[in-house]
Amino acid sequence: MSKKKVSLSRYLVEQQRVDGHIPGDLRLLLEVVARASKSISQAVNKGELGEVMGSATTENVQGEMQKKLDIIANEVLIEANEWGGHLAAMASEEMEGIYVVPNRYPQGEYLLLFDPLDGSSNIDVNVSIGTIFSVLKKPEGARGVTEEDFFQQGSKQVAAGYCVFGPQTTLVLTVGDGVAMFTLDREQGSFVLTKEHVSIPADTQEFAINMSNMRHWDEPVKRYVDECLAGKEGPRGKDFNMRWVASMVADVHRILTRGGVFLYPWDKREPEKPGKLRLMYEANPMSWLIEQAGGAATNGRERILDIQPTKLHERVSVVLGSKNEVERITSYHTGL
Ligand code: AHM
Ligand code: MG
Repeated sequence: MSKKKVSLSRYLVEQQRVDGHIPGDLRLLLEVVARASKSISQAVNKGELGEVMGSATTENVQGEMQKKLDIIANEVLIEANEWGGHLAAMASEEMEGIYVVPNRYPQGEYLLLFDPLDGSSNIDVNVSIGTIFSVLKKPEGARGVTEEDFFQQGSKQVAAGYCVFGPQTTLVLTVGDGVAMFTLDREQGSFVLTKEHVSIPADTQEFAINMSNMRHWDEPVKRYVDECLAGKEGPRGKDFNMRWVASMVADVHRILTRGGVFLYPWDKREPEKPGKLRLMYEANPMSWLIEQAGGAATNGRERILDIQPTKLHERVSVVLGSKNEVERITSYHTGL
């Protein structure tokens, strides 16, 4: 691809035309998701001026208090995507069941999952948040669409990405051909390709975990973090830095930019829950991006993309980022 300014539209057209990676319908779908992300970005940017801050009076399916912006972002994504004819149904962190495209619109072949606004606890404090999305193909021959159609391993995703709303708005995307980043040019109103073939270094000296949960962790996670904290004098023989934004999009964006490892592990507070983060619209898209950039992602024992989902809002333990570090943490769990 030339060094000229390449818009997201052109990148997608070239992925379709030259590289044959994506069918036309998927290209349109991704354009629509990008357009919706722009609207969400605008709402986020307005902050107090747009009367979009603070909590709504409702809880989502996970029993979490919804923020006004969670609801707005969810509506923006649905309204933008329902009429285009490329989707059969959508699923979201903010909706209990799936949203089937209404009969008045044509039905497409794709399924879209999203966390409309990840990192909600950071909305009111003006810290980076983002939209995460994952695209699956409806199973062949399926008549209509059901929730079960969504229960596909992450390895079946046909596109995945996120849009981080920080000092810049950046859309990060994979269609299985590496990871590309697009920065929103606010004057032009378009996403411009700013990084291609993103690659995560295999080694790192930076880890991300909510340390306040330390006393609840399982032994392998405690061992790993203890060894990092021991620094040069410890078994790792080097000092480690720690970062935790508490928005997965921002933490993953940092890792895609300069390496690192992110953990949100199972812990003893709620032993029956496999973790905090959701498999289908948080862990799967992020894991695919990380793998496409040369990193790794496991639940401590197995590759996240191989997990067979059985519930729409299923949770999972997450260890992702620089390959050697993820392999080390995984080996502490499996003993291999
Ligand atoms: P959310 O989808 O309700 O915003 O929750 C997910 C977020 C992640 O973005 C982040 O990694 C994690 O929750 C932070 O959790 P904690 O508040 O325990 O630090
Ligand atoms: Mg989330």
